[in-house]
Amino acid sequence: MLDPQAATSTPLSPDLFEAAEARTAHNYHPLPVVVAHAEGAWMTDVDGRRYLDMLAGYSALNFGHGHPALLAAAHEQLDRVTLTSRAFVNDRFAEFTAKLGDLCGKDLVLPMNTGAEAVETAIKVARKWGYEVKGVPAGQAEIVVMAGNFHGRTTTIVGFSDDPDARDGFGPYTPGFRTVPYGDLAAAEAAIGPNTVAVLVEPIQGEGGVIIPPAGYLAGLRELCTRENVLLACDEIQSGLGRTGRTFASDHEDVVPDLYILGKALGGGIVPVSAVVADRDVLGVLRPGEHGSTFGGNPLACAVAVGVLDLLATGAFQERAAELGLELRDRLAAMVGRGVTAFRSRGLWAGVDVDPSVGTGREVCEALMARGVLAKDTHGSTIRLAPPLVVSPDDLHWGLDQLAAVVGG
Ligand code: IF1
Repeated sequence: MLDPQAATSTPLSPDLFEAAEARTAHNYHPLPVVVAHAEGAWMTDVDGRRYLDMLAGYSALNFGHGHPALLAAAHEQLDRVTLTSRAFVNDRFAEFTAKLGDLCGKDLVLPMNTGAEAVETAIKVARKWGYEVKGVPAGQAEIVVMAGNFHGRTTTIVGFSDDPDARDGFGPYTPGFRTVPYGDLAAAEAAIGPNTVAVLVEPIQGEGGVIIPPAGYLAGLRELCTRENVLLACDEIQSGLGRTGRTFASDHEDVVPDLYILGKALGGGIVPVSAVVADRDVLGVLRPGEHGSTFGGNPLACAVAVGVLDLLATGAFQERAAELGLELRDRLAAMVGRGVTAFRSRGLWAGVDVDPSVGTGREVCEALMARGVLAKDTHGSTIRLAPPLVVSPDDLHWGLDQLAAVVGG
């Protein structure tokens, strides 16, 4: 575990940290740790100190750092061919689209790279579907989005964010979005009109602090969208691929969206891989030249993603997240009233509201770092916990011991 004595006598971290900060735009405020190596659920800094990773790259590292099967897939592909562009077909593409389509129970896959690109893709597909299939008048398509959403950083996406940090100063904003309170089915119903083409929702809001909507909400949205001839687009970029104890967070209510929006863990923490997955009657609206990406569906991305899909097909990671999630929940429940005011969790994913008298979320994360645990605060005093799904039970409990000690439980 963390042993400050293990640090070399002239630590490299401070200088490397300063140098890193000196030449970057200050769009982040990182913890002062400089990581040099990582394996499984553990990271090691340039001075040899070890840290338990309780963020897992915002869930991009669900399978841990350097998963052997994923590394092998990447290494093997690196030596053969890494990029062809979609002007040509690569020999890993068919396996990727078939396996991802099967995982989602859908006909077609549209590969992109980052999460924001996949969300943008879903928005474009929904609008085109609206005009060509639903018969919405040109230029009038509307998409219902949720208060407290986080879908990425592009100009269109930040325009329908209500987080001032994400949004302010980046206008003018793209029209065509209506915001309703998250978890309020009646509000979503009231916002749907004849020109509504989609409802875009995170099944669990990550940036919002791991906000879980009321039971029945997603199923209600599904019913509403079907009845109103509106596409349900679920942003499972952070909530999907095993994190919550099921393959998708939507699975907890047996909801199948019209559009799955996936990213993060799909690239195994090795390469950026995202995708929109839907049936032919939806994704089929795109024709050659209407959408694309230089890197989307490249052979290296496909090879790593196939490795990820093979891991998910076993069900072992989903099961592990569900089992360890119960332990996580028990431990957090025991901290309520002892430095923790409230928490929300599903699977190996939790938002923990620390009593403000203990300190800010940032201060708690700094104290955790000093004890060998890396986590990230979100708004105010909320700490987000999302360890790699490969974390051992002992390591998870040790990490939670550190949290309990920091918050004073
Ligand atoms: C940052 C949060 C996590 C996402 C959902 C789309 C995207 C994300 C549900 C865009 C990205 C990241 C991006 C990262 C912080 C992070 C985050 F706090 F902002 F919400 F994970 F909790 N949909 N989430 O969560 O994906 O384009 O980044 O690949 O600092 O922006 P991307």
